[in-house]
Amino acid sequence: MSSFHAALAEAASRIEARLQHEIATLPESEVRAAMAYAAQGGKKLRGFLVLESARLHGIAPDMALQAAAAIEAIHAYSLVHDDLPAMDDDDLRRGQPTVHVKWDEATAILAGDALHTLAFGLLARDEAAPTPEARLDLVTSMVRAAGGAGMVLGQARDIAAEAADTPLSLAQITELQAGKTGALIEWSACAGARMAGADTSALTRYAQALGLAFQIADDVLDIEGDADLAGKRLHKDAQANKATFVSLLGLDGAKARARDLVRCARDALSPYGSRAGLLRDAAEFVIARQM
Ligand code: GRG
Repeated sequence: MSSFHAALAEAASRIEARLQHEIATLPESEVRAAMAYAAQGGKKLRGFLVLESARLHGIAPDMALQAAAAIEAIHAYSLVHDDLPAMDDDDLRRGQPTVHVKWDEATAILAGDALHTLAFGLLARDEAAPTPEARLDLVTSMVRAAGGAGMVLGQARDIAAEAADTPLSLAQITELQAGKTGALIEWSACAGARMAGADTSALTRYAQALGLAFQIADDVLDIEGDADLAGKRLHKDAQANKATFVSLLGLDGAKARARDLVRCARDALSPYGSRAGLLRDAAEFVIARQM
């Protein structure tokens, strides 16, 4: 796994540099400063999935970097908005004060909005994909993944569940998380195949299992994690009396389910043979991570 950690760290620094370069082209403002702050740090796992998926399909690394920066801009926006008082009301993210705490709510909303549009600007450029058809596919699939049929829908269902009288069932939580967390992960893993105009089915199966394992690991981390390593407040689910994979399956059951999903994710990569080693490592990483 040490070569995986080195590859992830190297990818993270290239993706962040690309994203910061793009943000720096905007006129100087408090919103620009907040965008740059929100884009800093984190694992950049989604961007890493884009780069690996692109490598498997023979896409040039510089081209793939554009889409990797775009998905990390969308992810950063989602975290800034998720942390707002109207949503999760968090004061700590990636070990630092959240954007609305460091600036104010209006700046955090606007920085999230601008990261969101910046992502689509990156994907719409000629350099984002080899053909106009592939570029359009990247954009429209991102609309589905990030919007009202994907991440936003999952987030809305999560918020509604907090106010509901009855806790969600396992099937409902699984569906909710497929939108809230899974949709961006799926987009990332399929992006390289989309750029190449190739079949996305194996990577879709990989990403669906990976996304669910990622969310189960997040629920486990909320209970067992170290807040300093995680860089965010923990035990929020229990405090909110929220139904999670852990509350429904138990801690051991949730961990066993996550391990099964990692096995499924790894198996789904069989068409790519040994070339998909780093994606297999990424699946192991999501359930072993401390942050
Ligand atoms: C505001 C529309 C909207 C959606 C928010 C991302 C999200 C949806 C909510 C975040 C809440 C949360 C903790 C979800 C669990 C999974 C998750 C997205 C964790 C954070 O992602 P990581 O671990 O973070 O990849 P880093 O900091 O490494 O980028």
